[in-house]
Order: sequence, then structure tokens, then C-alpha cells
Amino acid sequence: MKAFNSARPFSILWMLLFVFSTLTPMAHAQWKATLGAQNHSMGHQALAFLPNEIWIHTGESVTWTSSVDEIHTVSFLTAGQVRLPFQVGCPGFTVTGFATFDGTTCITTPPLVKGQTFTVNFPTAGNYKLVCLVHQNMTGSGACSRFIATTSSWAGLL
Ligand SMILES: [Cu+2]
Repeated sequence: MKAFNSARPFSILWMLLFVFSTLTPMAHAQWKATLGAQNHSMGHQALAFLPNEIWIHTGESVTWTSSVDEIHTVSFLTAGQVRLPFQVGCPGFTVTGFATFDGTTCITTPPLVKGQTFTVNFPTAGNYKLVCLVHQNMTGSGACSRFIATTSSWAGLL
């Protein structure tokens, strides 16, 4: 008969504590969204942010990934700011693949192509407009998106 190993329950407890401690820094959710869609021939392009409405908590991030060969930008303008051509973008902003947007400074990607990503963290609740600087005349659902906050602790993307 095998003797009961009394050390095992403590090993499992330590393992669980280790796993919990390594997961804690990921408490803020990381959301994923897609830029555009296309058919096999690439002749039909959906010029849209998919989804075009995301509600998140403040402090969370959204990563957009381009899924198409058509170029798009992920751009957040300040309130009332006129869209600049995508060749101009946001003067003074340097793209690193990750940015923080709180509504005070315009941020944008250069035109993204299939497979490229851009992550934005939103530390402040707000009503933020998301646009694509390449397709300035797109209208209707999916053409433009914006963050909306209904309380001080929520932000949403519409
Ligand atoms: Cu676009």
C-alpha cells in the first residue's frame, strides 16, 4: 500500500498561488477587433470596423487587426478635429503599434495592410470617434466608430 504524500496538497496550493500571481497583471481585458472584410477575389471590400461598437471598461485595450488587402487606418481624433489626409496623419504622433488615447491628442496608424495590428489603451472614459483616414467619405454603419461613456467607469466603441 502506498503511503499518502502529505506534501502534495501544499505543492498544489503553491502552484495555484503562483498561477494567480502571474495572472493578476492581466486584470485589464484586451479586446480584439477587425479592420475590413473581403471576398476571395478581393473585389468586394467591406469598409468597416468590425465590430463597429465595442463597450469596454476604462483602462482596457482594443487591438485592431487588418484582415484585408485594402488599406485602412485606425484613427482617433480629438473632439471637433477636422480629418487630416492619411498621408499627414496626426502631426507629432509616432506609431509604435501601441498607443494610449484619452481624447486630448490625435492618434493614428499609417495605412494598415493585411495582418498588421494596432493596440489602443483607453485610460479615461469618453465619447471617442474612431475613423479611417483613407476612406473619408464612408457613411453608414461600420464606416465610423466612436467610444461612448455612459458612466465614469465605462467607455464604449460605437
Ligand atoms: Cu478604411
